Amino acid sequence: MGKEKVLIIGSCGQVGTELSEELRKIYGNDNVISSDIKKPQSDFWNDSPFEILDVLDKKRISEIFSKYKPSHIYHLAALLSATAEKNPKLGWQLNMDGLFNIFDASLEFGVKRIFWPSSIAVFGPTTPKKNTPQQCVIEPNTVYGITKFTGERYCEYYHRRYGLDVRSIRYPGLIGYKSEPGGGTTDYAVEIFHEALKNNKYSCFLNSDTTLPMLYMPDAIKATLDITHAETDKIKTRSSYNLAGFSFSPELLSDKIKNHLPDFKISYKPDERQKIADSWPESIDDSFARKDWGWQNQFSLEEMVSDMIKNLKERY
Ligand code: AKB
Repeated sequence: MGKEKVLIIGSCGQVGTELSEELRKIYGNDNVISSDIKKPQSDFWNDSPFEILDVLDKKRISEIFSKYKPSHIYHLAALLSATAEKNPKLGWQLNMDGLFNIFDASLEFGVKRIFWPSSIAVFGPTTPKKNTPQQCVIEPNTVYGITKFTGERYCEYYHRRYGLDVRSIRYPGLIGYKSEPGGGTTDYAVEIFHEALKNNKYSCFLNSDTTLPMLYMPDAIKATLDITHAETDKIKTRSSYNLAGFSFSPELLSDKIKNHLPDFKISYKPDERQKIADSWPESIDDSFARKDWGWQNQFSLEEMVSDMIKNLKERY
């Protein structure tokens, strides 16, 4: 991959951790710079350059961009849906000012390409719930959704006005065993596996029938790399692409888990996250991504459940 240097911002989160691992395989450890507001203890973060970075600190962004001259940026730092509802002002500031800071530094330092994730949270209660189209009514009613939708508009604007090559997908809920989710509404779909294997039971913070779109992490990483590496003429949507794997409710997921752990028991105690989940779609039409840059998921719901249990069993 030539002289490319990749900078990951927010690299220690759920996506960043797994993405860092894959990017090191492609570009080599020395060419993948990880950064986050804190450096975790794990040795993994000592195997390639690491910088402490707060995306609200423009001076520090300049220092890091001028030190490494990155060609590619993965800007993942954000406050997710549940956390942003607890601190709406910070949600706006971190998600929007952080994005502008990275866009502006990218223009100044001639960054070739940026990946920035949006989310199914852009959709709101007035959006069609089933098979939600790429283009439809979009009226998010959470701070996180509002910032992701605004961010999408700015991705398109910076591309049209300044030629910045930003690419984006609307992540559904992401499930993986290598890293922990951090403050989202779909986090239950990861917690449930840990609790099933540790305690054979789980108290779910969403109702039994709350169906949401989800994706297994290897597919999410594949989509992220596929869109970032796609030929420029294949990227026709410059806001953000719908993306999906499968949809399930807590009840359906617990049934699938019971196929492996027959004594597993689930109970339901919905909290404030239920309202957020109720405003989101049940399933997503991702045909634009499939047609434009060849998106294809590999894992079905059943395959994801087997793989999660197999890998987490080794840990517990
Ligand atoms: C969340 O639940 O906030 C995230 C998301 C769907 O973007 N996982």
